[in-house]
Amino acid sequence: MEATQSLAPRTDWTRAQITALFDLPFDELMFQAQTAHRAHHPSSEVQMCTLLSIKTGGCPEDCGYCSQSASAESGVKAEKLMDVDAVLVSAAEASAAGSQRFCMGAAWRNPKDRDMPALVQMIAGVSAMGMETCMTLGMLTEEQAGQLKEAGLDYYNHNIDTSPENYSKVITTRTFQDRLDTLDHVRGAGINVCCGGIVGMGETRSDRIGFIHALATLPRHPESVPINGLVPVKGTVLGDMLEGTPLARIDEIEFVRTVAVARITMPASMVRLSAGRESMSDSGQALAFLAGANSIFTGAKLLTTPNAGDDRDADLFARLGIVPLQGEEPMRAMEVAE
Ligand code: SAM
Ligand code: DTB
Ligand code: SF4
Repeated sequence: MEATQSLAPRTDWTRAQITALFDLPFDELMFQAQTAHRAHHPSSEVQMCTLLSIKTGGCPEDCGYCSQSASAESGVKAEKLMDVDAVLVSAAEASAAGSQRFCMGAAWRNPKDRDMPALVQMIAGVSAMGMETCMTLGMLTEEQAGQLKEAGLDYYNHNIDTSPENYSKVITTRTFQDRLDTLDHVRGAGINVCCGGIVGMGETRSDRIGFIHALATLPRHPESVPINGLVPVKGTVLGDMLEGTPLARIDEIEFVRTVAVARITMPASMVRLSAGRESMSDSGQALAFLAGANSIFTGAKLLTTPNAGDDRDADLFARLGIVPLQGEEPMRAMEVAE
């Protein structure tokens, strides 16, 4: 099976084609990833996004990786939804630090209708600062997606997280199909989609193939594809399972292969090197950028876990010659042209 690539986005990828990409010699894989990258994106530019947990902990879902699940014993305390003003203070700081997108995350199975007015005010306030807005609030009804769109939400993050066949081993309180249904509601409302998942959860390569295949064969590719490396948190099912078994953790080369295959199969999407950067080596991150990652989370904290931090990032970017993204994302520009 020859692992050929198309430079135009296509949604008819087969599992065999994706398997063949994963199996390529590393240099060939990186060459194909760079070719796909440069057909759609400027080189050396990386988008800077900032995360804020607007509602932390106490989540009724049982995602095996997550510190915020009520079923985890991670020490993360359940908090209420933040006040709008406090969210806007954080957003202003992120904007001053050069962030281009502000992503607000809530530890909910789904937002309640009574939460919607505050969410709408957060979107309006952040947009007024000139940053793009993103929210990740769990499952949405069609109506809620419509309300967020009307408020001006640019992106909604909702990850499929892993392959369809591995899903029930990681999460039991919802199904893969539930995720697809919310993604449909988000698309239907005209909000840009941010959808990816986590590797390094002890899954097999076949699961990583199934994960990328599910993303690359969605009716339209997500505009943003976050690839998270599991941040193992003590007290969570996966954090405890992987503790002390470093061999079960994904190695950096395999992580970079996953990024490269995402880049090749979804060439016009932004691929975000998301959680997990803190524990990656600088060379591992450099390889991930070479493999086509062109977006990151900045700052010292993700939602509840540490992130690389601005000083380390500034140092790494100076050594790599990386600068913040200058223009518009290719898939959004395409939308305007359509
Ligand atoms: N509750 C909402 C949901 O799950 O859709 C939104 C927030 S949730 C924390 C967003 C995403 O963060 C998850 O889908 C998962 O991909 C990622 N995530 C959570 N905990 C993680 C961890 N320990 N390591 C890596 N990624 C993680
Ligand atoms: C995504 O794919 N990664 C971000 C964002 N979407 C919301 C979250 C990463 C969370 C890492 C674990 C934590 O800090 O709790
Ligand atoms: Fe809740 Fe989201 Fe964490 Fe799952 S990933 S437990 S839905 S906050």
